[in-house]
Amino acid sequence: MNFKKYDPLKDIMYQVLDKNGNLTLADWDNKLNDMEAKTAYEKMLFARQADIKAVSYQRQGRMYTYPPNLGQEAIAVAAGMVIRDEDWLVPAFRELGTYLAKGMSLKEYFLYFRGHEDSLIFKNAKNFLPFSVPIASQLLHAVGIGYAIKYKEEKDKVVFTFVGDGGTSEGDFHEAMNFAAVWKVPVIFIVQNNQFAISVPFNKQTASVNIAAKSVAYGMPGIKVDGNDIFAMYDAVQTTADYAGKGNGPVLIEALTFRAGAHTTSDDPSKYRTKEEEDNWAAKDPLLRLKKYLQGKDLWNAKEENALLDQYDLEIERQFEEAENYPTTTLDEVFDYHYEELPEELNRQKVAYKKFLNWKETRK
Ligand SMILES: Cc1ncc(C[n+]2csc(CCOP(=O)(O)OP(=O)(O)O)c2C)c(N)n1
Ligand SMILES: [Mg+2]
Repeated sequence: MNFKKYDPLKDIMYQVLDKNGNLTLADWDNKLNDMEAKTAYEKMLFARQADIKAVSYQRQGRMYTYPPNLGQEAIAVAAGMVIRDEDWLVPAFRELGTYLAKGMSLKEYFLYFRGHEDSLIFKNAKNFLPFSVPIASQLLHAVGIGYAIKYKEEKDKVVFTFVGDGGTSEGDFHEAMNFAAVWKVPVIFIVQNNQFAISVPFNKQTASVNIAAKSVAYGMPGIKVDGNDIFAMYDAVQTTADYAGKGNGPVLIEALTFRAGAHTTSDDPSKYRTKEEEDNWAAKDPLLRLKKYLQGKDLWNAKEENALLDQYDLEIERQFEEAENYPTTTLDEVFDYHYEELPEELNRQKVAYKKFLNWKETRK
């Protein structure tokens, strides 16, 4: 992939695999070989199945509000195939495939959406910041980490950070982009342009020709990529990680996709978009197109997929049950770690709350 060939100001999008699973680029030269392409599909399938089941757990009242990843799996899985243990991940909240690659367990993921703060310990993951719900605030943290990497002269380390199309209208996005370029820090900004910020459509988000073009003013390379094409996404992330890791500074990737599900489980997209729009994008689904490619090469079949899904279901259910049976935080823990000695006022609150809980439990 050559940045210059895909000038964002001309709105040229990088694509390797079209919606029918055909290669559109003659010089793609199999940067993911057959086995790797198959693995990529399996990872997307697992992320999708976990996501679908997460929505179902929420609907059963076993989890709180949840933001579905449906339709966006290629972006997170591609980044996950590139990110290494020593790299930093500064997430938004809709990148399940990257979290799994970094070592987060599904149990931790489910715990988060059950409101348990132990979820963010990420026991087996290194260099992974908490999910960021305050939109775009994470981008400044990513730049700070990038600055530290540079200051400490840590070679070949890269920061991966994510934000949505809506997040690019926040001041934090522009401050982060500006300082990242001025300081030449090794940060890859991945914007998941899923066409909506809750109900606000992309055409109301910006008057720019696209999001990648915003890189030009800040003085960093930017590229618009078909975010539903795992091959193009993998190549773009791999190339930019290499570029940033060599000390060349930050890069902006706009990954064009579609939020096929609701914004969160508290939202109903049928109120603000048409069925036709949803159907058009369903035909460009990232799993569907890679499956067509693999089937065309006789590398995939329905039997294999069904057997895998059975196996995935068991694993997802096992991890959900672990999250469900995880001990709840005690009242003492809430107060224990703020001060060496609890101040009088906080102690008063603690005693009063314990009294209240006791009253609630014993009242007739
Ligand atoms: C600073 C801030 N403003 C508003 C919100 C409420 N909010 C949560 S998600 C969201 C839309 C985000 O859209 P986008 O950046 O496109 O990400 P997506 O949800 O599509 O992944 C908003 C406005 C918030 N969490 N933080
Ligand atoms: Mg969005």
